[in-house]
Amino acid sequence: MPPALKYSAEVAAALKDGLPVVALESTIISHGLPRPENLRVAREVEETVRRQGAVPATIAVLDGDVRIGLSDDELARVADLDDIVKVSVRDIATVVARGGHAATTVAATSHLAHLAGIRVFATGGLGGVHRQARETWDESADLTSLSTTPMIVVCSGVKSILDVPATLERLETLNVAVVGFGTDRFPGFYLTDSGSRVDWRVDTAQDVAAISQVRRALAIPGALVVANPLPEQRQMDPDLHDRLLSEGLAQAEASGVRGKDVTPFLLDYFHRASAGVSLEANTEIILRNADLASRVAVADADA
Ligand code: PSU
Ligand code: MN
Repeated sequence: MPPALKYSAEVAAALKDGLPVVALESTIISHGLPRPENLRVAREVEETVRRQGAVPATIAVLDGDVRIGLSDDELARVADLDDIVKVSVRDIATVVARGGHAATTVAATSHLAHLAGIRVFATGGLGGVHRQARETWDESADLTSLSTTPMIVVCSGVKSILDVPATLERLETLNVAVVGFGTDRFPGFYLTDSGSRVDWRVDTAQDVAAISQVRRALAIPGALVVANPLPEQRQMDPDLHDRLLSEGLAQAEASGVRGKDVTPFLLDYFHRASAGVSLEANTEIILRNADLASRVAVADADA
């Protein structure tokens, strides 16, 4: 076990015994959901993983330590700290060297989870190509990280605030495998269907574990993205979604929001402007993905 990582006792024991472990990111908690729901959701996600017979490993940097698995107090710190920064892979070492606190994105969480020996990761929606990327060149480091980090990532597609078709093209270029869980449509985060399709459909957790095993045997680099849609009756109303998105993008532009602040700004705009409707969808997305990731981790550990 790499000495640079601090494992919780539960996660260390599970990894040693080859038991199923599911990595969870901390940026969702600190920058993706409003207080106090963020802590409630973080706890519920961990319970969901346990209910399926896996061990949750929420990943964050606290007091300069890279933590793989958090206690309830530590989870509360991630949810409540004002000086916790959102970090991608390139930023981790700077925060650790300075003894600071950091919440890890999909990119950073995948990197650390892989280093820790974890194979499955659950999140909400991936980062990707932003809609104004032609001018801003803003493309999430989630994409390049996924192209080099072998990890099964269960998500509900990429965030609908992004340019989804462009992101799918980039995922193809970057050799990131994408399968739809129970669907051949690529999910749209708050929406069941992003309007794009996926080439491969899987229907069981065992299916996913089998593909993952072959990928390991063939030394295929990069991630296997399992895109898990919200059921149609649970998605956000598409008209409301589209209205809030154009409003939110206009506000971000008018307020000069740039770089890594764009995603938290837009998610927050949705949560406030929809009076909690998007928060409910976002929470459900995360819980459903944690549930599926746990079943995949169990199937993978059994195989
Ligand atoms: N999914 C959510 N909420 C979030 C995120 C994903 O449901 O807050 C976070 C993830 O940490 C993801 C990040 O890696 O947003 C992408 O940010 P950016 O676009 O700045 O790369
Ligand atoms: Mn960005």
